[in-house]
Amino acid sequence: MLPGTRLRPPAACPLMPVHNADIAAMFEEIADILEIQGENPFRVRAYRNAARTLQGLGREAKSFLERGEDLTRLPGIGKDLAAKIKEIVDTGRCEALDKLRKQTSPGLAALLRIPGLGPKRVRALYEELDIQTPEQLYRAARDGRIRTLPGFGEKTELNVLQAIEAHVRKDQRIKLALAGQYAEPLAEYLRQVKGVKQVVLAGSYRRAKETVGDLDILATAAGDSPVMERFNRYEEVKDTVSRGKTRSTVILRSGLQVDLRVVAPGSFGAALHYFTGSKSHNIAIRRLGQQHGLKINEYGVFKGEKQVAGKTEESVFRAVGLPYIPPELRENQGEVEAAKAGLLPELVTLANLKGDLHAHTKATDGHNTLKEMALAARELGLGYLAITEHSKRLTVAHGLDQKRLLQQLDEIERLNEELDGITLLKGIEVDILEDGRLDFADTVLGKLDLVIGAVHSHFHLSRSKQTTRILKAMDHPHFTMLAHPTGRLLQERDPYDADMARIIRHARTRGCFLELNAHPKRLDLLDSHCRLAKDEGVLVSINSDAHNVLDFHHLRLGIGQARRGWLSATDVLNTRALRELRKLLRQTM
Ligand code: DGT
Ligand code: CA
Ligand code: CA
Repeated sequence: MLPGTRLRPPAACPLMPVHNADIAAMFEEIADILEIQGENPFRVRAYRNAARTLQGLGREAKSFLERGEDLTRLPGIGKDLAAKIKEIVDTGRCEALDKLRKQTSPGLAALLRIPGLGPKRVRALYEELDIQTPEQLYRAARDGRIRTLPGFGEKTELNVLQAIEAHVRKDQRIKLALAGQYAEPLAEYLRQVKGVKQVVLAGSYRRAKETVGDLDILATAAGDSPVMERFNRYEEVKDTVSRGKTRSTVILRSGLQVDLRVVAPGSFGAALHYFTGSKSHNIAIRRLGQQHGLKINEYGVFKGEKQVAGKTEESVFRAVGLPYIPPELRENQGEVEAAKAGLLPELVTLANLKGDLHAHTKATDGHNTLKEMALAARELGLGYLAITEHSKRLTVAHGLDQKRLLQQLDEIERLNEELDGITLLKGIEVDILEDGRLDFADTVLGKLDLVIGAVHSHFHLSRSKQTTRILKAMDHPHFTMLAHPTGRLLQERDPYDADMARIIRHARTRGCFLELNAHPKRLDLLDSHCRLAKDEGVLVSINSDAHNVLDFHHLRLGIGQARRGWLSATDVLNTRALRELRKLLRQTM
């Protein structure tokens, strides 16, 4: 299968419930087309920013409108975009987009998403070779026609070929946060159907995997419940792939596939275990069952013909002599052995977090004021919030210079006098320069509670240079924490090449910390690195990287990732109360 299969918004479908993800996809498409047309980059960026805001919004835009709340208060949403959002929510379509679509071939925007193809090249491909879709591009590259174009060459042709193949592989999965925008309302819809008792999202979604291939929903219902019929009639269903009494598969308009299975209450635990996976975890458990003379499948745990367990997941584990293993650990990465030995970690929960150590305000590329951010964090039950703006090197984010940083520190002190129940900490997200120096003088960094170092440039250094750069930054006397340690952006940018094991060991020697950046696009630390950090005794800080008051919801995703990385509350820096945290922060200084 070739691209084109990417999740796209429907062309026009009145009456469909419109999610933020759908509106965001429409804005992205507008931006794509404008870009191909060579439109003003600011206009293009405005649509992209608005799309990003919508994707990160903890609540549906629709509910803002229903409650009469002003959309222009959201980051990057002006009057014009607010009107477009309303139009899309009300009608399921966007006139401006319809017009643009008429002006361009639909495949062109898809071409733009292939890494290495900018608007100029897309236009050249179109004008010179009449290439309008990823399929046509793939064939042209394979047949050696791309290299004949001025400015393309053999190397570009090979890159295009590889990029399309990689693009296809990645494109069939969607990010966890986006999957949630489709999954949760659908589960809620099913819960409302008559006779339905339980509805659970299983599969990789339940394991909080960073990206999800398809949704697996499990339900129990009374015998006469119309749940299957209602599932097939869900407004967002585009195609029904298969339909049966206990199992159906549909494709939503977004392109996402959903499996629903209705199971008997007595099998619910066994089915939930089976369809939560992962497959290799299931195989390990089934093998263990065989050693106990048991047969385990999605219907239950059986001794001969007799079902001995399977009503609950706990009963399945108990039958093979194990305690309950949380879904996030079920990857056959040692969890079965750990469970056997009684060594499963008690995983960190959202309620364990006492603060957040990475946030931005209006002073740089954030949207809200210091006070608004503080109050929003307090609202979520957090007791401290570190303000960590970008440093001056990051000009695109309007990074702070020394004067503006010092002003902000004064303002934080003033606010701390005024605020109850939350304390703002003075921090910075300082750029790690190419040679490992930091983008601020020691004298300034010394005034702060924490210094988060971040790589925002020169991603393509050699492994040894990149590693040395980061180690050198960590050696800096005021360095506290490494931000988004691998630099990856999910499905967009691979991690930079650096020796993470060495970096983690160095963090231990230096007494500094690693961030688990909970932004939906980052989820960076990777789960395997969390485990490495835990083994080395390096504390991980689960940070929202909030750019507005709604972004604190990212923390939930960060918790999922931390749990996949086997972290307990004790392995996480920001589960500490403020006093204890201050002590730990000072140790690195
Ligand atoms: P995904 O959808 O690619 O993100 O990953 P999953 O883990 O959701 O995989 P999926 O949707 O293919 O299947 C859901 C679960 O069903 C999977 O995690 C384990 C279980 N499962 C599927 N196929 C098999 C199988 O052949 N053997 C066993 N033991 N379990 C399976
Ligand atoms: Ca799945
Ligand atoms: Ca599936």
